[in-house]
Amino acid sequence: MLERSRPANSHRWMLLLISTVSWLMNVAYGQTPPAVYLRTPSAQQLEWHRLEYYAFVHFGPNTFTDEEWGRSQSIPDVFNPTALDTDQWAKSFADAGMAGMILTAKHHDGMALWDTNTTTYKIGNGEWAKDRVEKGLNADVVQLAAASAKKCGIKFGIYLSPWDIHRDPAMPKPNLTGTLYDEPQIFGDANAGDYNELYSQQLTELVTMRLRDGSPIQLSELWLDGNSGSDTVQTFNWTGFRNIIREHQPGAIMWGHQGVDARWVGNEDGVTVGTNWHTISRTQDQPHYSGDQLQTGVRDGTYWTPAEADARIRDGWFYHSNEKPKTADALMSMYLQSVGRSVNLLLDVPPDTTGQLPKGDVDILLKFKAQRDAFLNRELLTPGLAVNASSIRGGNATLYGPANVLDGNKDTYWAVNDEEKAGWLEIDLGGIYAVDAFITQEHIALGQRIGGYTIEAAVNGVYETLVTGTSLGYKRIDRLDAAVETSRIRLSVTQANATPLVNSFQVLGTQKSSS
Ligand code: FUL
Repeated sequence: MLERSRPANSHRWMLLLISTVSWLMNVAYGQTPPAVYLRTPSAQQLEWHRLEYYAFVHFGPNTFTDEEWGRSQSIPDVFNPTALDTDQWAKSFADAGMAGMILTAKHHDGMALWDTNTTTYKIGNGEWAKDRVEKGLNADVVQLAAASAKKCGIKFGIYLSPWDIHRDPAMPKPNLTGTLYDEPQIFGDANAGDYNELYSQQLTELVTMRLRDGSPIQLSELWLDGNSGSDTVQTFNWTGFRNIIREHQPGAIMWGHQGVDARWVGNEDGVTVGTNWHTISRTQDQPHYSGDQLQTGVRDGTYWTPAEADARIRDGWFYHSNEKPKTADALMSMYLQSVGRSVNLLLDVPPDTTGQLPKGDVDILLKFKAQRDAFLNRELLTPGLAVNASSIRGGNATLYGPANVLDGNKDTYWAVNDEEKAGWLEIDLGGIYAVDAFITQEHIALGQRIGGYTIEAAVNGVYETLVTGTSLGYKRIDRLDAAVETSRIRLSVTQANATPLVNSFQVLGTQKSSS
């Protein structure tokens, strides 16, 4: 008897041991957050992701010469806005729900819009500016725009073109020969002089600029364009530029073709493809990725360098009287293919020769905002709604439960145990709804992990798959072609390279009946 009971006893002990260990692991999981996964966004990158949509402002000599790439042939007198009003820019952008604006302080032509000491080729030497100064008015357009942004509560950023036609000997400028603006042609590794030094000085002036009242200007982003239209080879000191930005504007994002803080999306249409990773594996000093590679990014890449989609409300970046703004529908479609695919949208809205945004363009921005709001403000999920999940990390529903996806808190998330790479959560809507879109956010503060997800709706008691996605990231907006009537929704993470973390989930639609 005794002999025979031994195996049973040891089996029982083994079971007890296993359940104790798994209980202890559960308790541990329930207390400790998941470890970070590979690369994570810096604090300023995380804040930048949350800006989502903001304006680009291309303004300068090209506005007045009806060009896109002026050849640096005009003297600063060309810059002559008849009714400059940077408050109108900032107020229009704020009204349109844009988080900020980025102004071309210097485009490829090299003419500076701020009162720089680095070149004579600046609007400050033109009649318009001299006249304003005589009247006691500010003629520094960068400073004026920064003040307006602050006044209207939006962010302010600067575009400073690395390629500088004004200093590039491959770009002849006969109109300027012998004038005050005939400056040393130092652009290019093979030419005398150090262009990186000049560019660094310009950058330093801009990142240390103050408003007229002496208060510092906080920059959200520095846009260091990667484009060049000449054969002159110039090796840029990207690390040096980054250090200048870090020292004086630690909260700013340095945008470049591939970094350091944000990358080009690979096209100028304001869109990206379905799969878009926030990471890549090259720096600015390495060979350029192709447009397609930039759209997708690199899964589990070496650097957190998320994409930003730059696009135009009109055909050109600068104002041209013969062009018209896009429709609100076109902007909505662009928005869903950029912000809706985890990529920030930088939409260019150029001032005209008066120095104001054309009324028609502002009207479109507002119409687009109304359309966006009408679409987004149909949230069906409210905090407190019951959410079931396949499992909860450590069984600790308070810290890691699925209800966290509804709490509106950007720091909380639903998590499962470390060894689980998939899972689902299910929500009973409490009535029949016509559902047509979903907004899902991964908790990227701890890294980008999810590579597959589905969204299903119960139709006549059976789940139908409505969305099959790949990379999730900061935010996904999945819009259906047609609404589906349902009372129950399931979000499943089907693939992840580390235990998945979902920060928020929302269903958009309209009520049909309550149960
Ligand atoms: C490009 C430039 O060449 C265009 O003129 C424009 O500024 C666009 C945003 O970037 O590289």
